[in-house]
Amino acid sequence: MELMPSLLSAALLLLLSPGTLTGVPKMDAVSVPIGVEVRNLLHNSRPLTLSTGTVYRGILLGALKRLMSTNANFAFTYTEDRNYGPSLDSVNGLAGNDYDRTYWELLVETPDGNITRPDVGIGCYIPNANENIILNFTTW
Ligand code: B12
Repeated sequence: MELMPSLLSAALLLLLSPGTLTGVPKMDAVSVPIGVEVRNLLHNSRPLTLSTGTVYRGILLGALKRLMSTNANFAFTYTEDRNYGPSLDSVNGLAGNDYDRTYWELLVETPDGNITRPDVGIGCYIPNANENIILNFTTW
């Protein structure tokens, strides 16, 4: 039977592939380390500084989801805006609201300490290595 060796090697490959029959999930190759800082000067809270990362050219939303799944001190929620995509609604149980005119602002601090306010949200922003992403609870 000529078919047998190729069938056998296919079965072996399947067994050796991560996440198939072994039950081990395939890990993303996270290559862009970033910091995430939760800042809330409105309530005089101490900033919370955490570390996570993205895959090459990955979006911030992916990094925040990764952080939430690996760190019990960080949780966030978002909703999908029909035009602009994901909008960050709450961080660690605190949500902005129209009555108080509060929201979670997205800021980016580069390694040289320069802070900018990106003109896109968490679904579009692509972090660079060693940036500190600041989730800043503030008013508008
Ligand atoms: C007012 C406004 C805000 C207010 C909304 C307050 C409120 N409840 O009204 C505040 C200050 C909260 C805000 C925040 C942000 N905004 Co804004 N915002 C605007 C603005 C000037 C008008 C929106 C509006 O009222 N439209 C009219 C109403 C009737 O339509 P609407 O669909 O109901 O509007 C809602 C959405 O626009 C939503 N919204 C507002 N900004 C953003 C940003 C994102 C990423 C999402 C998903 C939704 C969203 O809030 C509005 C009210 O509910 C627009 C620019 C413009 N001239 O359109 C920018 C604009 C939409 N915002 C923008 C950005 C980038 C942001 C921030 C990410 C800025 C930051 N770095 O923090 C944050 C969002 C952070 C987060 N938590 O996800 C960009 C989006 C571009 C893009 N493709 O992603 C715009 C186009 C301005 C720009 N820079 O060009 N924003």
